[in-house]
Amino acid sequence: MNIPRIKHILVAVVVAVASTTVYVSTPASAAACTVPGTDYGTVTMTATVTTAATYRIWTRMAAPSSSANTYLLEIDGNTCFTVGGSTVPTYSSGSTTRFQSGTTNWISKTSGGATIDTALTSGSHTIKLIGNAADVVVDRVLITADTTCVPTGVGDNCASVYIAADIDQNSKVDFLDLSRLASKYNQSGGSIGRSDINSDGTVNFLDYSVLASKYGQ
Ligand SMILES: [Ca+2]
Ligand SMILES: [Ca+2]
Repeated sequence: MNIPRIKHILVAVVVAVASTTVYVSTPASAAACTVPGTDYGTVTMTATVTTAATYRIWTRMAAPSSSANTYLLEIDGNTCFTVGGSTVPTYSSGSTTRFQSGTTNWISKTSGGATIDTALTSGSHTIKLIGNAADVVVDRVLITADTTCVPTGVGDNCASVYIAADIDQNSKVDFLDLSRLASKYNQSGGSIGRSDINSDGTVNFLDYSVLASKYGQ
């Protein structure tokens, strides 16, 4: 069994949270990033944004040495960033604590020094992390439209987590959410989106009950 070098991926997208921990060792298929000859681990995930904007992508990462300190970040199969470089902190050999508590492990630059900003349309996007060096550790990727926020610690200061009943993700459960739910009532299928609060595939009284229980929060 291959041991993936990129691991403990936790994705936090500010406008729509996709949170998961995945362990993948399958090489990526051919795409915009040139896949390394050696499989250092690849993780593919989907991020959904509700607003078209320029998003800054931050990565919480650590390097084993100054000669292995990058990974490849591919967006929608057509954009590739080499993330990291000399600014990535190195962790001590054998150490189980790879991340420091402050902001130093948060990287938003390519190895060439460019800030990783990318325009995303509203909807789902495929984010692929491709290892290109041994033992580089990636802990979290943050995609934020707030380019003024600098993540610290695990980055929650730049991420908003919305409760399921807040369908329009404006941090309040109110008439606007009820109105969205009503517009999808008795529907099922791909277009119901977040109106299916309990994720059972249909918008019905069960979703209304959850919304009612959170109303005003
Ligand atoms: Ca709301
Ligand atoms: Ca439902």
